[in-house]
Amino acid sequence: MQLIRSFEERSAASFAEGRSPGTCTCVGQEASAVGVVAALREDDLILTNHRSAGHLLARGADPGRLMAEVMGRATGYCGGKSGTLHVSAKELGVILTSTIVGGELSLAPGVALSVSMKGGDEIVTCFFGDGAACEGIFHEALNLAAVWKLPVLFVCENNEWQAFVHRRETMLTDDIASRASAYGIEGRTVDGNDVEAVLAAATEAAAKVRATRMPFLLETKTYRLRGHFEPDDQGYVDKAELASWKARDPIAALRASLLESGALTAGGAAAIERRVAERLDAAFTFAADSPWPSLDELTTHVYA
Ligand SMILES: Cc1ncc(C[n+]2csc(CCOP(=O)(O)OP(=O)(O)O)c2C)c(N)n1
Ligand SMILES: [Mg+2]
Repeated sequence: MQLIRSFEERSAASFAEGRSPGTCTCVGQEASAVGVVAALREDDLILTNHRSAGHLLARGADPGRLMAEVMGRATGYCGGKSGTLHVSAKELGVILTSTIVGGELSLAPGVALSVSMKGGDEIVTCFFGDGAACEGIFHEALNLAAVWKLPVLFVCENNEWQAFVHRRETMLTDDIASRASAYGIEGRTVDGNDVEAVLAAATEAAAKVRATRMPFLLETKTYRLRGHFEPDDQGYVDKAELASWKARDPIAALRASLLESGALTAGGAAAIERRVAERLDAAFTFAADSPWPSLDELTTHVYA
């Protein structure tokens, strides 16, 4: 979680200094990413949305190659062609980052169908936002996955915001998980800022999907602590709302509870931060020093 937080904050700072393009950070949502991804098997597949750095890093992505991709360098996960918003990493089973809101929902049933046709017991996890859950494709994807009995763990990261629109303006209910029953499948809401709660809920949900080959809708309630993208001064955000969620920062909460239980010492916590900082120093240097793709790469991996 600390690696994700620091990666995103450095990425935002690097953009502010003109050294890399802007990104959509997942600051504040680290517990959701880590809790869900930790519940998956290594051969399970992942599709995600524009806030994907957390999912990729939780899956074990190399922060150097990830930053290189953001910077458009040849050493990036997609050779520098995807940038931040379309990263895929086949070796990590991360099939897609979709920046078309709901694009990941439209493709996840197809990926799960291919798993089913091959007879495997992998499951497909599809991360999407509360905004995507208000699109028509949400209905189509969940309905089709239910009717065709496809092993998809749908994970809605409900972070209250849909770009610059609050979810109160686009939905009359608080929960998205309750929509699962409309498709005849199971759903559950969990505190998305409590990594242990997310891990427990996702472990149970993933086991159900694996055993029954039926989809499941897990909703993690969380909050986007930075702007929709960089730069974004969050001038449209209610100050009290932001403050109340800052007080529920998932990393600070975990650190406090581990310190209190004695599982972590202050020195241990500092060591984690130091290790993360060293790793990211090396990663950002690697990315910035990496070459641009060569000109003869211009028309490879694209349709013409
Ligand atoms: C089909 C489509 N419509 C609109 C946009 C512009 N857009 C990008 S992100 C976003 C908000 C998405 O909200 P949500 O699904 O809740 O994800 P979050 O950004 O909160 O993680 C919008 C409207 C887009 N990229 N794709
Ligand atoms: Mg949202």
